[in-house]
Amino acid sequence: MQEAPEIETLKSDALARIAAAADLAALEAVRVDLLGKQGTITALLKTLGQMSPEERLEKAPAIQAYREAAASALADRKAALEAAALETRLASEHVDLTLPAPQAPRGTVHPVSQVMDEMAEIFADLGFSVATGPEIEDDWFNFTALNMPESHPARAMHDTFYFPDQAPKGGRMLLRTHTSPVQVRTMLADGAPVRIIAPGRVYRSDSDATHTPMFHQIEGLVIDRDIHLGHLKWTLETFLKAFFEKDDIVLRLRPSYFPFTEPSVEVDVGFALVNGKRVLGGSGDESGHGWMELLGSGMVNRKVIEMSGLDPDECQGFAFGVGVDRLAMLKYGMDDLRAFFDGDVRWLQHYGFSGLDQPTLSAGVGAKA
Ligand code: 2NL
Repeated sequence: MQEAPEIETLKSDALARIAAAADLAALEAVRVDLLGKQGTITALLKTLGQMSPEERLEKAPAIQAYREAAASALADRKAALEAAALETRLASEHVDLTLPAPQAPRGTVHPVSQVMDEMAEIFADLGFSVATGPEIEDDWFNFTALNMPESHPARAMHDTFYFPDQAPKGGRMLLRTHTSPVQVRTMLADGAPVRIIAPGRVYRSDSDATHTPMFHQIEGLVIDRDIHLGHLKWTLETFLKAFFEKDDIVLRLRPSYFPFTEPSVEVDVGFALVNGKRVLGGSGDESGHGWMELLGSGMVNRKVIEMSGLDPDECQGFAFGVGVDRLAMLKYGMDDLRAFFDGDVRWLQHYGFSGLDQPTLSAGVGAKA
């Protein structure tokens, strides 16, 4: 019974030390001192094991009470110190919600996709819809329906990628060499009138600085009762002015030959040499100017209209084809076509477009992020 007052003293000392701990580190030191492996309370508890049952019954309650008081004082003090630390942080730190968020890494829209989107927008304003079709075609849709006879040089193995297997209806399967088969399919499926553009990948066995075996093309087709060359010229002029965002785009129509059009017309656009660079605009006939061949076109050959299931005495129309990759290079100033398909992220970051841009005239065609 004489040890109880001694424990009371130990207890009030311990509680005073706990109350005096100024921060969490000091409090932890006190806890280790009292309740750690070598702690004084731990040592006291161990003495209980050496006592006789009678003595233990007498002394245990005071020692246990001491341990519990210390443990609960430690927990209270810890909570108080943590709350105080939080208060201090809240008072000194704040979140500025007006700061811009850090830029998340974001991919870019490839210039080819951008140009296709821009063209789809411009032609949509002219009443054209977008038609798509298979990249693996049979030679009837790719060649025969387009009035390209068996002897046509484009059919040769060294120009066209053929598959080893036969087409279901006979003939041969191939990678389409132009998107014209999409237009034939549209005429067969929907009949006249037709007002479509057909964008997509096309393939030719060709590879050098200015040719890749896969490239992109957009063809356009208008079929109705009285469509004539004037509609073709106006449509292409209106498109090119919108696409290059320039009013002084001058077209020169030159007679040409394609098996699928009659007459066929090559379309040149005037350019000026500015610091040795070609800049579209103005007549190519002025001094220091020139003409650049930009697209091929013509009035759809009546044989093609016939093979597409329409009556060439009832309807006629125009068609054109243009290389998307070259248009992109002209508009956005890349000089190496091969870089288009290397997938170099640095090139894409430099020449690519924000996916959030609207490729419309009102949002500014080609506006960079
Ligand atoms: C070029 C020439 C052209 C067409 C494509 C076409 C499609 C049908 C019927 C008639 Cl379904 N023609 N397409 C017509 C003329 C030229 O492309 O140099 N492209 C890069």
